Amino acid sequence: DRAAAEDSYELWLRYRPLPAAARAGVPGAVAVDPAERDARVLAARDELFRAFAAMSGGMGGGGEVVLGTPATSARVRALRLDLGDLGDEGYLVRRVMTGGRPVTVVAANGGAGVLYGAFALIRRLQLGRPVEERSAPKVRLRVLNHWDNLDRSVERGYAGQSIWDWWRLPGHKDPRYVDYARANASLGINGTILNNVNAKADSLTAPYLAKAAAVADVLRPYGMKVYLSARFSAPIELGGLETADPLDPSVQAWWRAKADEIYRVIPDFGGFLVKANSEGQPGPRDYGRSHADGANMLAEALRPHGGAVMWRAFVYQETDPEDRAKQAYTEFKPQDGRFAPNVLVQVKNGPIDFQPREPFHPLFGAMPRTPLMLEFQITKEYLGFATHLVYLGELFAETLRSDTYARGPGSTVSRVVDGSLDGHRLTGMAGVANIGSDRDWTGSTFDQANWYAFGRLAWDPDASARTVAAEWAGLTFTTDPAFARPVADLMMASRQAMVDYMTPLGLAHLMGTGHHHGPAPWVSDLARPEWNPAYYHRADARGIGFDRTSKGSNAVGQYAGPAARRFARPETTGEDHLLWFHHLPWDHRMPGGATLWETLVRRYDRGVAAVAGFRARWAGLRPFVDAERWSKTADLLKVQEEEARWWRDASVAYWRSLNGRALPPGSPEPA
Ligand code: GCW
Repeated sequence: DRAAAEDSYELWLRYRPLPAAARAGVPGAVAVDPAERDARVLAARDELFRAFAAMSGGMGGGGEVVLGTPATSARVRALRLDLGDLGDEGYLVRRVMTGGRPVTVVAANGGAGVLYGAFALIRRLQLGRPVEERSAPKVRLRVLNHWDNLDRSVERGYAGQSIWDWWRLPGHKDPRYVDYARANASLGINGTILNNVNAKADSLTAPYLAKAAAVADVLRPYGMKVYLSARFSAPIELGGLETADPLDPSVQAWWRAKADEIYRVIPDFGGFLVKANSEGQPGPRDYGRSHADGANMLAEALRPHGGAVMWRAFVYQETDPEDRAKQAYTEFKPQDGRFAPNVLVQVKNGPIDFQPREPFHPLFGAMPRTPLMLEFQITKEYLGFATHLVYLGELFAETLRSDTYARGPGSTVSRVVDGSLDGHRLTGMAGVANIGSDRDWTGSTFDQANWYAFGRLAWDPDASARTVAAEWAGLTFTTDPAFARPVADLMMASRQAMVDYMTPLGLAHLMGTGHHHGPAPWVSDLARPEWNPAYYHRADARGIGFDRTSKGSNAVGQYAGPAARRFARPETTGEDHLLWFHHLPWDHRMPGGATLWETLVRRYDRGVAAVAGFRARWAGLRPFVDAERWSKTADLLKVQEEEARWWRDASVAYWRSLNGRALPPGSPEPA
């Protein structure tokens, strides 16, 4: 039915009548200065109207909301609020008395802050919390990366086609773009890269720029800037030049002219995201130039307009015999200090590729003179697609709180990313979007939580994943603690469950070739060695794991002292990253006394049992959820349990084919 479909479409912006006692507290009036022209403030006003009308059921008596900036609103100015530490995008929500009446004020230094404050006020009312809040983002560029192709297919997308309807743009702007912008603005996401990093030069042609400009027009009132992935060889493909060498003056001139053209149609264009010399993409190395040469050439073209370059560090070469986990560091670290001021180097959370669990990328902390942007994958390429319930807030938070020790204890990844460790003002966090044309946007209700968690952690990288989970569950379903608490527990446990049934104890990259769904640890005959699961697990009759100590690839040597020392010995590495850093005999004794083999099998069993537990728990939560969202989630959990067994049974059978061992006592035989 219609209401149920709306429930899944509306994400966490489900504005529903509050419990009777709370309705009277919903403001009944919203005031902006009559001369207000900032589209973001007007969007904030409209959002408040919409939310208040729905939440109060027409009964709102909680006074007036006044919103604006001291610069444009006389009423806000008169309050003489201290907004000093809030920057361009922070906000203050405060209850004050004016003229003897209580007023809720949403104030900020700029329109974006007013908009974010309005969403914060709505969120607090929905959650039944006191409305006052003061907050500013710790990270400046909080962006989604769409791996969306111009034919509307989405690389690693599991939620339908691209939402960007390139064919009908710019003539028709799908109203859905507005809802996309509202959802992002509610989290503080302030930019989006529209097209795949595996970019086609076409996206930089005039017709496509007109389409991107139309999208930018829709997103602008919500504080979002549009960026594009740029194909490095575009001067050849579009410009007819013979080279894309970044030191060639004709190439530089081509990019300058292209940037000027873009800014004529998108005056607030954010800049370029670039995947260069990675997985077959063209780049400066094709001409014997460095990554810095390539990035700086684009940065120079964007600089007069205020744009930025996000240059990815996701590089590895099949011809390079070095451990894949080491290659990005080897290539980028020596270039620290060579990048132009408007370049950020964008680094994935771990050194391989969005695995269920990886240690933090060794570049964090290792390039103090370069702003490092953190790239997470919100779409679950290696994590069960949109079928498995895996809450990524915990994965994100685990990376962010990891200590790089770059400047002594407390040098967490979050402090590298928010710029506080090395004093950078230009900072960023990117999430590879999981959004598509599916009615529920992300392919499943719980995948909406991963978009939500990315946005909240990009705003505050030190936020608690559990708090974010509980908040999301409250907004998306119900704030009833009998629901929100068990759901937050389930979400928090879901990431470790997936690690356990897919790649326990620090194993990685054992998924099926190409599509990356399901187990294939036995594959060892792919042409590129580092695409083979066998490259990663290195298992044989005697043992398993990748020796990355000084006796092996010495990837541990890329980490700062205390982190390197911790990863150098199995005893101090801990079980999460054990087989990532160590090759160990099957009989290796684990801290509890069990052997590695027994522990490994028990982890698979534990993962399967956890998913069975999630199903049982979800069954008990049926009274709290509408039928459509409840049953889709229940269906997917059933598939997840089947696939968890598949992972366990196939993986354990394969390891046994190598080591010839029996199952440890108590471990169930495969069905
Ligand atoms: O995770 C891998 C994916 C590729 C992706 C690449 C990248 C966009 O398998 O599909 O390409 O990483 O991040 O560039």
